[in-house]
Amino acid sequence: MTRVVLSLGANLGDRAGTIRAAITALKDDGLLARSTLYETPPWGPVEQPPYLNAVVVARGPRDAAGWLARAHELEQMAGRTREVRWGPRTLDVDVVTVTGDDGTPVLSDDPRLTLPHPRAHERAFVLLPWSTLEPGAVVPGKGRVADLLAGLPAEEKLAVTRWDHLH
Ligand code: A4P
Ligand code: MG
Repeated sequence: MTRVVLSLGANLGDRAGTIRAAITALKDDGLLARSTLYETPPWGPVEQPPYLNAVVVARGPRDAAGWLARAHELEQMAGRTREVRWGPRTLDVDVVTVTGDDGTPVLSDDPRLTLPHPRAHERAFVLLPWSTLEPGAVVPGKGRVADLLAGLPAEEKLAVTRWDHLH
């Protein structure tokens, strides 16, 4: 059994409906915890609409490749088409970390599945929702989620706003 942290993001179509449907589907995959939804400004070089983001934790019999395959299935369910890298999408599911039951993190520099996710530790839209679920969690090689979040610029953290209670 492995424990996985997944980051979900959507910025096209019914963003909340898409993310909620993916989270519901993950109940069959040992869903342990889910954050609320956060609205976040787009990160990266492409101009695009704001995202909704969420983080989930699950535990199940999949290995790391199995979690990536599941992430891609959820993207397909949401009608995801891959066009521009870092561009707008109905649903993006990234594998942030995978950990064995003995606490050993899966590490990989394979471009098809890099673990931990190479940008998660510097993204407020991943760290903030994740910190509400597991503040003591660690990004292997980078540090504790709470500490990584504390190290980000204040304006990046303030830009990640709770969305659920407004809608
Ligand atoms: N891949 C390698 N490692 C991983 C991993 N740990 N998890 C490979 C998921 N996929 C991984 O991804 C490209 C390739 O990365 C895949 O074939 C997979 O095998 P993709 O989803 O096809 O393309 P992408 O998402 O455009 O590229 P990438 O590099 O995953 O982009 P990011 O880093 O996910 O950025 N702004 C906000 N506010 N919120 C967001 O959620 N997301 C992005 C996408 C940009 N800006 C954003 C957000
Ligand atoms: Mg992606």
